[in-house]
Amino acid sequence: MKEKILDCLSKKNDYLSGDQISRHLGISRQGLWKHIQELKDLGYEIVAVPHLGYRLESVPDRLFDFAVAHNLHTKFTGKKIYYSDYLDSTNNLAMKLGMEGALSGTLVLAESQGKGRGRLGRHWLSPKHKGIYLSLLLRPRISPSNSPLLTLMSAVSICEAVKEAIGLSVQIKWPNDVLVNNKKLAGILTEMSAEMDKVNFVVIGIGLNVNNDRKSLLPQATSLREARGEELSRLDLLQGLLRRLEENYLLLEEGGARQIIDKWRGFTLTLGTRVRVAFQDKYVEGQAADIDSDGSLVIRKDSGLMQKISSGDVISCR
Ligand code: BT5
Repeated sequence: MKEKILDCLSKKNDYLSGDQISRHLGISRQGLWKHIQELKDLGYEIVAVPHLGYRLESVPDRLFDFAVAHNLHTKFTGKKIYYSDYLDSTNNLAMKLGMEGALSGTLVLAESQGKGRGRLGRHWLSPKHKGIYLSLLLRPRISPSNSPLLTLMSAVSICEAVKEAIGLSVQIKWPNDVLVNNKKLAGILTEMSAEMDKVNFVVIGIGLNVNNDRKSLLPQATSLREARGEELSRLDLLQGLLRRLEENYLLLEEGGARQIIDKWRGFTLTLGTRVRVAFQDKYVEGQAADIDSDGSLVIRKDSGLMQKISSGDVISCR
């Protein structure tokens, strides 16, 4: 109901009578008043004037489920949203929901995380109301060996959404870092439940620093606020990101892996550079030659031999 009330109020830049809204929504005036109070308590500035009605003055930058769903216009992404002020990790909840049979497109959002996870048990700093912390549950029809493509597709979606929202060009460091001026802006943690040749579900976890100031960032990290010099609407950015994720995911599902990889090539810093990649307690050094059709990094070693790596850390680029 809150989403519908916001829809009414945001369509008109003027007062709307309580009578009109309640008739339109099929609820009592008393019921409407109660919902309006709840919205005000959540930070929505709604002015009520006798004989004129209600007017929406401002919306808070909170990622409430109903606010994210409002005007989202996606086919399946975010049709079901689990929103929390705090979670240990959005990926933990999304994995649990996946096990319980939740639908593809289910979205988990938190305003802060206590145990936000990176890869290999690393921590993701998730200060309250500063960043976007999301996990998207998907049920793709791809083989487990092609799952790195989902990380690539997510990185591309972040780059496109940031470009679209604020015109800023950001870069990808294989496999899961999004950088601005060589500092980390966003990270992706893709987890899945799979059998030998079948993916049951995938959870794409994305952490994106938006309004963090220097104090709430690691030295090697940055935020959109730092890059732009001003605060941004996390809500607008999140909606744009969800649309991009859906579009690129559908492209992937429809056999467009090549197109995703081509887009990825356009954003990456990694290809063509000399890299040292840590994976499975080993290092491989050489030229980052290409991305394979399954999303793996292909390295040309000094011996001339090519080696494919499906996941790892690029620890130095010269
Ligand atoms: C990642 O891991 O970059 C994946 C991060 C995914 C986080 C999201 S938040 C929503 C969802 N729920 C979760 O629990 N997780 C996902 P990795 O490549 O392992 O990088 C981790 C490293 O990034 C850390 O060891 C730090 O050095 C650095 N780091 C931690 N917090 C950061 C932040 N907020 N911004 C930039 N860098 C950060």
